[in-house]
Amino acid sequence: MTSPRNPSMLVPPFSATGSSLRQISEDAFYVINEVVTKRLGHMPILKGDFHLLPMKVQRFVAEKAELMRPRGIYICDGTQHEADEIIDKLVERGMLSPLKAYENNFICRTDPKDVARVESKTWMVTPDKYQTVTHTAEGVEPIMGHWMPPESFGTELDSRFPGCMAGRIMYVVPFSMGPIGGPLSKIGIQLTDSNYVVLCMRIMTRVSPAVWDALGDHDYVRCIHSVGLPRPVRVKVVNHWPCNPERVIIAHRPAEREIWSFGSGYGGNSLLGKKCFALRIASNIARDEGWMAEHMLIMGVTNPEGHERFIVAAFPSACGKTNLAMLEPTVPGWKVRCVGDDIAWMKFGEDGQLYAINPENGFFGVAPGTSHKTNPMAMESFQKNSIFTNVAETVDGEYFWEGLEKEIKDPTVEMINWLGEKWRIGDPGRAAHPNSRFTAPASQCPIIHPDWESPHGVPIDAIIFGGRRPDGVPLVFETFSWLHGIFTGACLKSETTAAAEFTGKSIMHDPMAMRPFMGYNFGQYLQHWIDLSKTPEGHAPRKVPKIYHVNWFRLNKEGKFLWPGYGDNIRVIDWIIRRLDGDDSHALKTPIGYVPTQGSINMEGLPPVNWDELVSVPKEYWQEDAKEVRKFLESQVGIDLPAEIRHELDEQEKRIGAM
Ligand code: TSX
Ligand code: MN
Repeated sequence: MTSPRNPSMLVPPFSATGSSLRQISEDAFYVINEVVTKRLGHMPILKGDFHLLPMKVQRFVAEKAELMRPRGIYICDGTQHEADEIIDKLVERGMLSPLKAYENNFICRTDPKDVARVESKTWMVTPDKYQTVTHTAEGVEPIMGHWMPPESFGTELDSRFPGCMAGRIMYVVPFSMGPIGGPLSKIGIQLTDSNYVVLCMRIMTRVSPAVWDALGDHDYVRCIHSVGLPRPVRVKVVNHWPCNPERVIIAHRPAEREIWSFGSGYGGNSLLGKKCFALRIASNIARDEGWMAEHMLIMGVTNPEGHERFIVAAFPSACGKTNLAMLEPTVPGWKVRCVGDDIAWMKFGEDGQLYAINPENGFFGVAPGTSHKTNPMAMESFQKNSIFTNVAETVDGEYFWEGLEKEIKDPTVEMINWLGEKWRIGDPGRAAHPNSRFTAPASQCPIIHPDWESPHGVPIDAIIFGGRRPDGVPLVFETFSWLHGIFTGACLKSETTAAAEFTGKSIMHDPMAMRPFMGYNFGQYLQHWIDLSKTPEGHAPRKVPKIYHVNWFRLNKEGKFLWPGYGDNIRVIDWIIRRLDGDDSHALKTPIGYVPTQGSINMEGLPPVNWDELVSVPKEYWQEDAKEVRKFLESQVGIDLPAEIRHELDEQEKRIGAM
């Protein structure tokens, strides 16, 4: 066999073709190593020791460095010292500025063209289309999952990635989703040319050299990210925020456990550990390995007797998931502690109990609407060591956004709004972008659960689905069974402010709150949920959580909210927990599930609530809903809909018909 160090082998892997997906063979790998060494003059290792990285990582880094041709490679260690260095540089350049009113808080404005996730440019790449999307009816576009064939993917990559990091530094970010080395945790390595991404990844994930040790023989998710603007830059860079909005692509190769993101620096598109890895790729890994990756908060709720239960909850966006995760109960004696506010990875243990971990390390929350009134615990979480993106800054060095008007020290204070313009409360336009964010370490949440980093997770007893449903849907109902619960989750809908070209609102389907994050065929995903309830041979019987649906947003005829919401939601959770504890005297059977009887929810200290309107299940509304849901499942999921769920649909329709 030819010695892998034979210089003659240097040529073939480096013929300067632009094939982005070309892989380097194991044999050639040592050669790569040599080449990286040889090329130090052109591609210096600016920090870290390349040769101390695990071999398979060296190969990955070398391969992608060859492709993207950065001016240097920087291997991150996740330390505060490292963050400080990067921050100093960014502050000097004007991309980041300190918020003087706090300790180690920074603000950053993006290019106004790069402010949100771009669903239309987010793809799953699988050889077979139906691995990604369902068999929808003739002419019906699937709403879940966006498929790109591998051939087009290769072409798309090749027109973007070769040389895309020219003149920039390529950061190598080793990170763990979940506590490092934990049995439910997974490792990722992100390559990025955005220092903002490096700083945020350090808050949102666990970035540490300990990841290299934990890697061992495990697989890891390869995350490749570029802002897509090689130097010299020929366009005007706005706000020192390089990006390439016209050329954005966020593509996932689930089989290869690989994510390619180009052209955007914005969180959801660039912090690849979050939606891309922890939901889209992880849902694929979870299916293969028999667990679940869900868009759910995790909370511990302790009752006045001191007994704690853990609950997960899935809500579409704009329903207040982060607020619920950090709830401050209004009923004395109750305590809520936060385990996670966005993503849950769950697995049945050997004891048959479902356990959940929060794979994240921080909160990437929507800023507008967050205040001491709506979420004091989130406010406490970002008083230091946090990064604010696209919010306003007062001349006193404080953050500001819509929702803080009543809490600001000086309501006439001059500010710079998210567009960089002088702005005061009452001026036209906005202070903060509606999708502006805080990025804060979860450890700084005053009510973070002491077990939030438990590698084995916390035991889950209830799953809550919810949506913003102005009419017809009661405050809370308990589903009849695991299958009926899955059906209810599959039919999840929520009111959204529709796209800018429409005025007014519409109720949109967001199955399992996973519509933008589905990593594979939704019918197969439902089948996976069904299969998980089945006990494998020779194991302790699986105890499936009870499944609930809540609606904090029902309106009366005058258009006023029927339920006070926020801290008073503990009253609903109290009812749920008593149901878990076996209290079955306080529920009324309806065609959609069990609703609370009058008096079974603690209303002490509340202003009068119209109970009948709050929990009613109107026949006409649900008849219409049954038709709509049937049409949705038949046109969207078609033959991929598991028979068990079709059966639930039929049964629910029958029950409603017999009302
Ligand atoms: O987060 C919300 N929750 C969950 C809290 C734990 N929000 C905000 C949603 C946008 C992110 C809510 N908004 C909730 C709620 O339970 N309920 C409502 C609707 C509502 C708004 C205001 C009032 C009552 C209900 N009342 C007054 O303002 C006095
Ligand atoms: Mn989310």
